[in-house]
Amino acid sequence: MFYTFSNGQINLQNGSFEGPTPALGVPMWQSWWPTPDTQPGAFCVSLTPYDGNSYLGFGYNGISESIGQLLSSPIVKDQVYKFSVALSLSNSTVQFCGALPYPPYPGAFQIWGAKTVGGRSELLWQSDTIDHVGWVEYQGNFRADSNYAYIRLECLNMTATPQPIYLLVDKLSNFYEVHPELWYTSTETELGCTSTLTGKTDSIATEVKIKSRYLDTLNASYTLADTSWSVQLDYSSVKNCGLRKDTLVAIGYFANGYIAYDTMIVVLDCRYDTCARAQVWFISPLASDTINCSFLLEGKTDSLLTSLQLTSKLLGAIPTQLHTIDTSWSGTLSYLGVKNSCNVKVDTLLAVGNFANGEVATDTLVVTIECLLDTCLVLPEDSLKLPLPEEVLVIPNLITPNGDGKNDYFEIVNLALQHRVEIYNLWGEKIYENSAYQNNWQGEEGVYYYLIANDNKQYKGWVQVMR
Ligand SMILES: [Ca+2]
Repeated sequence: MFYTFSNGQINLQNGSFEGPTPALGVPMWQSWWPTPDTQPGAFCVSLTPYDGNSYLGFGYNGISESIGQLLSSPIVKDQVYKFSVALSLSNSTVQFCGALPYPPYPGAFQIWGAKTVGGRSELLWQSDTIDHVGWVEYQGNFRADSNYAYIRLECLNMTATPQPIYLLVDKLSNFYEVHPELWYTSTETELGCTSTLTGKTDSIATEVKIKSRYLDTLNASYTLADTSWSVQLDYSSVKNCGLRKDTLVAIGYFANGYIAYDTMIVVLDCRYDTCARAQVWFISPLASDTINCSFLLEGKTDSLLTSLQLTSKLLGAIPTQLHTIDTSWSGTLSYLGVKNSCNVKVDTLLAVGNFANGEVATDTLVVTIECLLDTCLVLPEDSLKLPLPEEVLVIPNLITPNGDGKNDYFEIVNLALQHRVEIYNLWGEKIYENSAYQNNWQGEEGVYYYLIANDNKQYKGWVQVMR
């Protein structure tokens, strides 16, 4: 991640503090009493310049030395600027050539924004505490709350009680307008149910938010000191997260109105399969539904199953189908052929789901079975219809008209509708006919043919009369 520089750049005049050494004041810079010096050469300072031939020696001895200048263009409110500067404490073995004690006390370098020459309106940047002898280049950035035409450079005592310090400064760069950047420093691409992601901004953000496909937008906590941020991600209530990738977009909001993004794609490895506790449940039928002899049972899980056992009290194990796209499952139940199933009236169904992470979830459903007859036995289609009267005529083939009250007449059982009956002898002669037969023919001993008919149907057969 690198800075991108816009055309906006504030040039400093003589940021390397070049000039005759040693001397009071620095060319191109205005000074205020007490006046800093160009170095090396004064106060026994002999450090080789970091850049060019000379550098700035800043003293603090109860009062800060300071210099400043009018900028090539103003520092713009809320704009972020980046710069660098080399800093060291005095390398003289006797501070101020013996005038003051040694070793040198730690100090800090300050850049102030100013509205007027020599003013100190806003502290724009302050270095870490400088307690080292030898050049170290520092990178810094600042954002001003107002526009400033001037800057003022100053050193600051960093001891608990004010002590003399001598701070060396070289190669203060121009101020470069920065378009802020934001990025992840976390490198994990597989996240557990809960994870912490960290990131950075290259300048001070006012806010960092994280957008996730599955979580509500999260506010990252931001550490101003090192422009870092971190965010806690909690997928534990997200179903099916084990199957998914999440796209995390970090958004940094900066005071100057800039918005910076970084995107990270992570695999959610939540206990292999799910962050939420595994669940299996019935969708159809509902417990309140009455079901028929055959029906489709449907269910769902909240994450992918490795297997599902569906068991019926009446039917035993039911084969099921698992659907991976929508994590649904189904099974066909048929009570056809199960005797007394309708007498039992209810069945208990148990679904046991096995998940990849080892979790097992169950659901039970009690169903009420409604069958057309008193059984779900398979019957021929005709048998399911109510019999019509003429189809169940019971026609005797033997009558014994002897007056004992049994089989005395040619009695046709279930003769509900009006029938015509004709009786023929063995020679084909009609010996009896009645168009509205009343079950009252007896006849002489012998064998006869009969014809029983109504408008729709007729029956032919023979009957023997024994006396
Ligand atoms: Ca220099």
